[in-house]
Amino acid sequence: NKRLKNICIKKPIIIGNNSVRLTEEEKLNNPKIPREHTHRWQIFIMSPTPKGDLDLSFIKKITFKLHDSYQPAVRTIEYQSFIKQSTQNVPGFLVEETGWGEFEVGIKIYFQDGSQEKFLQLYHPLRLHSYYLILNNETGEYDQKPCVQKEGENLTVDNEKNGMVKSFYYDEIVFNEPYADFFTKWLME
Ligand code: SLL
Repeated sequence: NKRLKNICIKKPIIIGNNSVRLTEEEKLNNPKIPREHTHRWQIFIMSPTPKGDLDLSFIKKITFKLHDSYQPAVRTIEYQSFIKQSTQNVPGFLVEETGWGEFEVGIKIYFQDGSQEKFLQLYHPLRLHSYYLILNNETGEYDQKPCVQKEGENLTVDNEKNGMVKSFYYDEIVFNEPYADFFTKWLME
């Protein structure tokens, strides 16, 4: 089992989260949702092709480290061939939760046995709100302000009526001179 010289494989992925505001009805129907929670959100790594024809099976598991206010804070997701995203199923790894606050999620991607690669560490800032820019007269710079709907006010500039927010990034996992066994088993199309 040797490293393959001069071979470099790139695997595209999407890292993202979406979020919608919890409705009163949803909270009534789910008494387990804590009162202070305002949003339902999902964080995921998924295949970037709409039909999901780029498989992610070279990933063995992914751990998502949530804010310490979540129990348990570390969620381990094994490879499963499909997750539901919008109206379709695509290969991916997904955690769904409810909450009230934004925080940075630590993501560790572990590859299948035989890769002899260390895990890959990424971070994703969980977004629940849209943001707008407002001029700060003291610094002369623009500050980011969340568009939060305040009680009794109509201030909402969220993309959609239910406050749907999507925060997606494209990235590529690069295998430089992968091991031959890992390459033939998991990286070849
Ligand atoms: C902060 N960014 O730095 C915030 C933390 C924490 C989010 C946000 C609920 C957790 C739960 C939740 O949304 N936590 O009730 O299980 O202070």
